[in-house]
Amino acid sequence: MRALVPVLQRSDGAWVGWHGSAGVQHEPFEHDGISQVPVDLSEEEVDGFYHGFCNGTLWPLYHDAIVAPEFHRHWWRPYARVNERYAEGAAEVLRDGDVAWVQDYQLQLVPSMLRDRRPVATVGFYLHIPFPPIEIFSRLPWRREIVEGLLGADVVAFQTRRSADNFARAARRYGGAESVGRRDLRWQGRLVHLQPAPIAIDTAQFEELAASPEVQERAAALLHELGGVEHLILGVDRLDYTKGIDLRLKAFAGLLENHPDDKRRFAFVQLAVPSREHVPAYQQLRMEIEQLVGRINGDHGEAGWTPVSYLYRSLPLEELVAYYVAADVMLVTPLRDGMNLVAKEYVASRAGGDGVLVLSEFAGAAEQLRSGVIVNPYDVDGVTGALEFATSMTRRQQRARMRRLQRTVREEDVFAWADQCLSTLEMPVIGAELRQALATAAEAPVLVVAADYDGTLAPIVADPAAAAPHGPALDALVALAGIDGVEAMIVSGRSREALASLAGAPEGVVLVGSHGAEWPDGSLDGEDPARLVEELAAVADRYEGTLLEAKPAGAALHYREARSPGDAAAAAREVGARHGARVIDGKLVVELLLGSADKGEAIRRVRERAGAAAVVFFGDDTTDEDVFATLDDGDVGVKVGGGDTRARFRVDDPEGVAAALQWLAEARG
Ligand code: ADQ
Repeated sequence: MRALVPVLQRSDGAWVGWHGSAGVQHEPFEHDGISQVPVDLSEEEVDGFYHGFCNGTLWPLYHDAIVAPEFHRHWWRPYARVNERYAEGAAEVLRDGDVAWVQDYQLQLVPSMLRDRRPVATVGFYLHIPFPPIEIFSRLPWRREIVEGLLGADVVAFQTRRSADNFARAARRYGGAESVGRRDLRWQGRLVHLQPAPIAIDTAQFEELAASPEVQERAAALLHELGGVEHLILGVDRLDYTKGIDLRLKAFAGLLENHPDDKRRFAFVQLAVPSREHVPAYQQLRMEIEQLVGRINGDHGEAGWTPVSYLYRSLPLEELVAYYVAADVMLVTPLRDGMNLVAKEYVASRAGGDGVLVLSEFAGAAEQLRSGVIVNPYDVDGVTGALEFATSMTRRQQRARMRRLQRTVREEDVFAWADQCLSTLEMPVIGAELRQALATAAEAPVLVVAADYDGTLAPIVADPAAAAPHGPALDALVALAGIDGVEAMIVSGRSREALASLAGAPEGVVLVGSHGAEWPDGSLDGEDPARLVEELAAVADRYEGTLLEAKPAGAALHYREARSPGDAAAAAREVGARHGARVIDGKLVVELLLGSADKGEAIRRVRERAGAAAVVFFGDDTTDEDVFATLDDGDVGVKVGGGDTRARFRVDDPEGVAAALQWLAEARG
């Protein structure tokens, strides 16, 4: 849970959790700037709930049943009871409008229990371990209860897309939920959003530690203590049967067998944190690994050189990072892992930009860290081969891969992860009906998404020349513009020039100015304003006393001084008709305008041209009502702020527009 500490410190949150000592009562207290609300558990509860149902049933089941899960009713009952206790604790500190963020597989019933107690709270759930394929999940006697527990959340987030898809199937089959778009479920009249959100680390912290002189010195000393080997291969895990430590050791033994004459070039260090020592499967695993280490050292060790060093303890962070710095090969080979933070920590700690990450294809991290050397951990010879490859790579080859890995862990750190999760949780500022309508519109093969500017994408300010866009709203519109089959646009009463200077030419977003009259190419549907202006200029030349005025999407002929005004006006009208322009007879002036007459017509024409099956439009102004009036049933019209409207939906302000656009991008993406 180290990943969550910086997030809580920054967000003024409270932590509701068990303190780890059975049968002891604690009062709420503050630690590390985080307010702690303890949940007290009796020894009996810890046995049934934690050692039993969490570690003996759910953990193995969710990790592809690598070890046979046990199903006991006397474990299930305390699981449900303890979940109830957490829900009570959380409900007590939760105020209206707060967000509750429930963590992990131990608390899968809490979202629904919390919703029963605090119907207006926003509830998110994050699963740190994989959600298994339905063939495995379906063995669980309490599969319906678990699925319904999770469906109480507004957002259920997972490490990988694969897990999100697995859950969607289980929720449809056992919870009777219905899929809406790619990433939403409808359940009991509410929408539940499924969000893949790979967890990450505080990258900067590891980078800084790794670069510090103390850690660098310690790393050099470690290499020296290991006999100055050429290649230090490292494994770092909780001692858990999902981590594939035994197969990894065998793969290392294979490397030694391949190198009878120069095996002293290699050393393998396995750091193992004690874990779940009460559970028999873990006691058994510890014994097996220690025997295997003994056997490899017995078979291959020589005076002054021990091939495998095995440390069964938790190390201080500085010491751990020193190992990351010292090791030129990191071996991360879980048989199934939600994410695996060790892989990311190693990458962040490689201050010199070299080193090789050998990574299991069954770790969630493999979805992101594709430039690692990816292996099937069950294939012992394959992992030995990967070790041969890793230890024969040049520094240059190492750096090329490591550079890409480091870019990923830098850009996608724990703060970006938390922002991603929390911003999805904040979405409910838009109503459930609107979310549902957007999710349906997102399914259209071609979709037009358009918004007015002032008061919609930009908050109204006293000086119109200073109306800056709402960052997240504009970002979301740009994100939508980048999605296949989405036509994104801003339609405003301002001139295109003014719009572009205020909104800063957002990438891929079409700017339409002057209430729909001004388009990027100066016209719409191939009408050429340059030719229209040219022909009107010829008319002006022919009729003395007339005056030509160029306009953003057309031109006007003033004839108040003309010798034969009637003829001049008629000639101008003729030019307009030839170009399909709107001809507006003013006072002693004929105005010819290309493009649409109002925003409604502009949207109608875009829909036609793009062949769009749905339109989503946001606006706050009376001129936006022209658009709302043209929308059909499958379209989504959203009025921003108060006042009468023909739009079916409403949000309060540009922030609401941002939330709706983000939701739409999620649903579409
Ligand atoms: P874990 O199964 O514990 O986490 P992992 O993500 O690798 O797996 O995290 C282990 C943490 O323990 C790392 O931060 C590592 O630095 C630390 N650690 C390991 N050995 C150590 C040692 N000897 N001394 C000190 N610290 C040590 C679960 C899921 C993962 C998921 C995480 C986070 O199983 O898949 O990535 O939660 O969501």
